Amino acid sequence: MKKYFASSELIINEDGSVFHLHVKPEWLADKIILVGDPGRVALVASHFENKECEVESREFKTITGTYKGKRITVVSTGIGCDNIDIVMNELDALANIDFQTREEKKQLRQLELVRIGTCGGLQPYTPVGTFVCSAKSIGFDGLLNFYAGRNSVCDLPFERAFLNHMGWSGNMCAPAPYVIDASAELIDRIAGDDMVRGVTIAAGGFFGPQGRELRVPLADPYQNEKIEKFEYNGYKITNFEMESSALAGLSRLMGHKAMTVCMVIANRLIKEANTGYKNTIDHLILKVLERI
Ligand code: R1P
Ligand code: URA
Repeated sequence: MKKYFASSELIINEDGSVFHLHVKPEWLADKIILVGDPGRVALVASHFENKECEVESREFKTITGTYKGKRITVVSTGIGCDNIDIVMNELDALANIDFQTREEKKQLRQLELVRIGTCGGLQPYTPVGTFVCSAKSIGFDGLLNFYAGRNSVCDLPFERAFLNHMGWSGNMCAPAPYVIDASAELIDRIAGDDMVRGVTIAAGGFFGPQGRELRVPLADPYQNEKIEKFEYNGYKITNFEMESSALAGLSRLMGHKAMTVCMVIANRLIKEANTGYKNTIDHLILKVLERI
């Protein structure tokens, strides 16, 4: 039996667009670039030969156009995994639910999603300016725990090794971190030989959850020291950002291909930062546009 989605579950605006994104089904390309900053959407689209639609609502700005003949939709997600839950569910609905009948379509339409973001580097080989692809993401955000099938798509031995290494119990592991792989095919295609293939912690905040202490002390003052030293099956943790785990996790559950690549704008080990990155992230955007 086909699944039917009531108007309270899948909210469709009067003009036929999806609730938060305000995007209509016919505007969605199969290749999608996600960025955090709404200002980065125009930067990506500045390389398009043509634009077929442009729409903006809250932090979600969307442009669909073509780059060297490839039809691409670029969407901003704002900051955090809560927004990834909204963006991924609405993009998947645009692709795989019939907005007239409110029923799931027969054939899965698989999307290819690449997030282009910024991150904090954690290793000596991830200085400011490095492009890090998240081959694996460790989600500190808990989002995936609300979906059935979480354990079937996560790397459970890696999760256990990480928790043992951190020595966390009680509040420090609520919610328990989940470990999820990006699409290996996308990582191979996008990372090439000029990007680091890393393990990314997607944190539920920019300060405490990433071990930044301002006026309020951290629950675990040794968090980042332990994270930097963690090693499992040859993997080391390379960077912090805030969305890659939710993107990789939901894409796996929905049947899409996804990955994240971020430019390092702060190295936490070396204690350096670059606030002028908005001029240099275009190099990363062009590489992704060529390879997507
Ligand atoms: C924090 O400053 C934001 O920057 C990173 C983090 O994931 C978080 O969203 O990514 P974006 O530059 O894509 O927003
Ligand atoms: N984005 C993050 O989430 N953390 C950083 O340190 C830099 C960018």
